[in-house]
Amino acid sequence: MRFLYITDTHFRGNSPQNRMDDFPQTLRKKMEEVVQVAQDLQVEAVLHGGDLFEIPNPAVNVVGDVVRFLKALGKPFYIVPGNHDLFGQNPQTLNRTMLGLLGQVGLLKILEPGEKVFFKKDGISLQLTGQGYHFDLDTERGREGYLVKNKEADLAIHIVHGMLLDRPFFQTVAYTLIDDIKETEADLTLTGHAHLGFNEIVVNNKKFINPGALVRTTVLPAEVNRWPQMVLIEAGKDGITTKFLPLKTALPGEQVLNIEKATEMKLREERLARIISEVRSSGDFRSLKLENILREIAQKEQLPEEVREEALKRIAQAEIEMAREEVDDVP
Ligand SMILES: [Mn+2]
Repeated sequence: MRFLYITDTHFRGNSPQNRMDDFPQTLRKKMEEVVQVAQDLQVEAVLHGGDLFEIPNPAVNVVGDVVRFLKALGKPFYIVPGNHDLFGQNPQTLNRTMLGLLGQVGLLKILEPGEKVFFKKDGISLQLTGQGYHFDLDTERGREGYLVKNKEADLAIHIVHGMLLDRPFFQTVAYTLIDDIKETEADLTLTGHAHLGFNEIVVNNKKFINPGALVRTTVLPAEVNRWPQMVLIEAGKDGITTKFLPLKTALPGEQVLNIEKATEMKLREERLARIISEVRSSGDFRSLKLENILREIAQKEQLPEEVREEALKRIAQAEIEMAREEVDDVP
């Protein structure tokens, strides 16, 4: 039984600042390749690790690109929502997003937390589960989102849109280490969110893999040198094996990313780092992200949970309102 896994496609209607190509056109070609490979290899389904779209309410033509891809694919497509797919990075806004809409009309299947989808073939049963992004996913209270318990099939695959890393990262970003979730019963854990990805890691006979984003949007050297890829998953009597399939339609990083801008970016990043360190020394905050600041204030002031939840809800609501105003601004 085979599956194809891709993640972080970030569909959008224009080219990111650092790209020199026609980004939407490049992505269309990549998705044609995904369709071709999925059909040639006769996979049961295509799996997506989240951040299907760059923003929760993309324009109609951008949604059209995704619908055309799904129709051409003609196979089940399972996904977990990424932070970019949601308003205010809040899962409760899903039914107001374009990803939510595609799920509601049945063009794709959004994996709900705790929901199990079963596949059976050649005497093997496999369960598929997923966990979309939420604020606490990469904190201790969110850890269970990474963990599969009570496996009800021979094999289990779990998809998570979270910052799963094999080694510690700098402190401004919340992350989870593979070591923290090695008790999972999933034979294979697939992640996205961290665009650089990592090779397959095996701990306790369990596999963890992140192929990296299907698109490159920053000019970090590691990103310029990275080749977009999919993961071919084979599940059989001997367990699960994975294999990276580099995209044939992708071009070398130097041809699509504006590297000259990299130097300029580096200077800007250094300036930003200085500002952040100044803010930190005065306010004692580890991050400039609104949601993270909120979490730290809540912790420091020991605010009741309802207050924090309400604040998160209002941030999401404000983003929805802002998005509406942007649309109304268009003549
Ligand atoms: Mn992403």
